[in-house]
Amino acid sequence: MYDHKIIEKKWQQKWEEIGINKTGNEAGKEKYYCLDMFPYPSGAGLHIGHVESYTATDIMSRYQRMNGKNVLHPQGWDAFGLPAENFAIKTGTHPSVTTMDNIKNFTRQIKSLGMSYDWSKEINTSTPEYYKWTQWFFSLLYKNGLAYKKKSKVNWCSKCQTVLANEQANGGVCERCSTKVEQRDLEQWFFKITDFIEQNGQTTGLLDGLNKVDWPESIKAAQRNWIGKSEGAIVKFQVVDSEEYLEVFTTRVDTIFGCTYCVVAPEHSLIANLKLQIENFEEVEKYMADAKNKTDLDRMEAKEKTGVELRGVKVVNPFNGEEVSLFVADYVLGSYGTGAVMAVPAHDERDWEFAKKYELKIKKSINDIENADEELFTDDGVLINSEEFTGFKSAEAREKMMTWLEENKAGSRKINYRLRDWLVSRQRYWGAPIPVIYCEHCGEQLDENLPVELPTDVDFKPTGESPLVYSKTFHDVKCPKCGVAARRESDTMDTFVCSSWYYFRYSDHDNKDEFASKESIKKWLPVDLYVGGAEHAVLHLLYARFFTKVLHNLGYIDFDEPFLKLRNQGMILAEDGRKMSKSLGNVVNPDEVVESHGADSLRMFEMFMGPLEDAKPWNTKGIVGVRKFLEKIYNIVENKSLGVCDCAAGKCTSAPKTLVTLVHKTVKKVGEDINEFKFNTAIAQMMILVNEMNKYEALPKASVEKLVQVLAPFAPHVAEELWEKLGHTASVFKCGWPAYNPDKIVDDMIQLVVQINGKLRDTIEVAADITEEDAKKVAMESDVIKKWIESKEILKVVVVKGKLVNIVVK
Ligand code: ANZ
Ligand code: ZN
Repeated sequence: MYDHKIIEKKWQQKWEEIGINKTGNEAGKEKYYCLDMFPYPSGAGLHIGHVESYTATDIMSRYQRMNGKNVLHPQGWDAFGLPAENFAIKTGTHPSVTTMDNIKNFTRQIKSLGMSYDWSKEINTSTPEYYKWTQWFFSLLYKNGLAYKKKSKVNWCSKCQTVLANEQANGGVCERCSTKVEQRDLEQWFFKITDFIEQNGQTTGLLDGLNKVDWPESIKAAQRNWIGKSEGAIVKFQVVDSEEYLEVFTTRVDTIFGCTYCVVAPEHSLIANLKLQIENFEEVEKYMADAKNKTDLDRMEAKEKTGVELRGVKVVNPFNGEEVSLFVADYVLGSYGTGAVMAVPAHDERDWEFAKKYELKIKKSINDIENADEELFTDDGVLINSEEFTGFKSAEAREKMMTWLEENKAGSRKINYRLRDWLVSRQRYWGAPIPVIYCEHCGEQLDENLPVELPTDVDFKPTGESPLVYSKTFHDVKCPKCGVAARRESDTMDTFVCSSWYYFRYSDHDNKDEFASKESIKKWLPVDLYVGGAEHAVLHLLYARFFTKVLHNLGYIDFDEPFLKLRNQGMILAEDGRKMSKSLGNVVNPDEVVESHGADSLRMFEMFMGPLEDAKPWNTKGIVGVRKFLEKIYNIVENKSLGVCDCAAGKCTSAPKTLVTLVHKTVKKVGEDINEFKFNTAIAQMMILVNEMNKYEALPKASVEKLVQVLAPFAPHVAEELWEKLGHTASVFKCGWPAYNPDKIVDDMIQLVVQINGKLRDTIEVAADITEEDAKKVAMESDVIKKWIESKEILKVVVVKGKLVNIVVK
């Protein structure tokens, strides 16, 4: 009887004893680095979604090992972060205690699923042994001008009491607690990710690099979109009666003859410079103050555009010398382009709304014949009212006009990006301290005495300042340069810094002198397969690529993309089709399923639910079905009479040839499906084979062995048990991936389709190599067909060899 509890425990122990999951290290073998996005060890424990992606990488790792590769398949903990700290605020339990407890629980759960990680390479980002190197990366960036401090407008979450990176404030709300994000002016640390958007020296940029990796198109698109490249021009408008110029960024210089006014963002420096000229400065100032409290998102999405004219100020359009008025309006953002726009209400929607509201002039400069009468036309077209440029198509006109700008020193070509530098400082405790010391005499100094350890004498209560501010031991420090008492930086690093380089660490996890040796990096990286959730499209996946590019650029490594192949798992929904959540009480706990149906059934079921990348609902009946399937295989091995015959030589005595063909087909298909990440269809194929096998009392042993071997990556415990029952002493994972014989895959028999006047009337099983003559004969002699053609005149008979016979009758 199939008792999963006994079998699973038995083999987990055995595997540990014989060290079967140890990283491969045999000379002459190819390497395969198979990586999961490492989890944050939350108090909720392992989620059913973790099981999905970990099973996928486990299947792949086991499959690659069976195919003779040296496999690195590690696991670790992204252990810094807010939840542990928030828990500490509530309960007083130190985050390190909570984190270790959670890690223990996660480890137990993952082990109970039979995942073949090499646990000897485990890493934990919250240990000084690890974050020493996170801090080293900070120094590396700092020394190379890629880390800098700047006062800037930042996203602030009032609930988490910390700043957020743009990537963590997507949609204007805090990624963690969904509180609406506020704007604050604060001194913060940034990493210069923008230096790597395009080719940098020999290093491919974040944009072009996407062309050389095998990633889902949707993730690539999300990254391109986030980087937001737009090609346009800067145009200089001279301010009348002043030395000042207003510089605007536009992607539509072809519309410039339709510019009827210009707009600056409320934070634009020109406003202060023109104070004396602006007649209504008080009104303007008030408007600026109001805008301060709004986030960029509020401003972009505002239903009604607002603004104030800078009375007394005019600016000159360099193309036609026309003087237009200047407004301040918050629909123009201070942080994008030049913080100023030339407004073309006839061809830009936002300008059009603004112009309608304030009754400003609307002047057409682009005409599309079909849309001649419409007031707002935003597409490219043909230029009108544009002097020497009239008659040109938009694209052509842009080229000519940009050249004109350059020749007349009235502007230049300009590429803008939406991506900003990465804000990495956090006013929180549970993160890696930033290794910087401030000295009254020497200023900002790197602390190269790493690790800078997190102190324990802190109060976790959030105050808006880092809890480290109030630690006495932490600040008991001397300036590394002059030796005078100095003060440490008390912000910590965004946890995304820790996860930007962890995939290097696994290759050499206990190196005390380097983040990883050149040798081990050469041996294992880049990562061959990376699996995780699509929610990391623009955060972790962009940052990790940036770190890799920095290392490449500085000569540490010889590749510039960390993850060659990326796949995302889809979300597993609750049985009711909704998202699993504690509050809805519809969460499936993997522990309970392992207990009731077994880890193998859980693994198989999650792979069988549908394509890995799809969202799919949990189904209790489904797991029962998968469990029954495993029982069937178990019974085949236990109860059938397994004959040893010379199947390979084509002399199979214990089963018909069709079964042997199906076995070979299954071996081929499962292997191909694993490579293509189509685990559900691989399992479906195994099911077809098992049903076929169950039609016979006796089976060739070699066929059953092949079935057990292809099952092994999916349901490792039961496969191992059956392999042993079949008389093997070595682990099934040491016996290689079964071979298939291509000759055997060709079907011996086919279903011959017989049609009358093109309509299907019968199917007849015949030998695959039947001649046209014989096919015709068989078809005409079929009783069914005879009835159909009885008294009809046969005009002709068409035979498609190996497929069909069509009888044409009158
Ligand atoms: C004139 C114009 C005419 C524009 C027209 C568009 C259509 P992307 O593609 O996102 O780069 N713009 C420039 N800086 C801005 C800022 N700081 N805040 C708000 N809007 C700004 O968009 C570029 C266009 O967005 C620019 O081209 C500018 O409006 C506006 F028929 O210039 B355009
Ligand atoms: Zn000093």
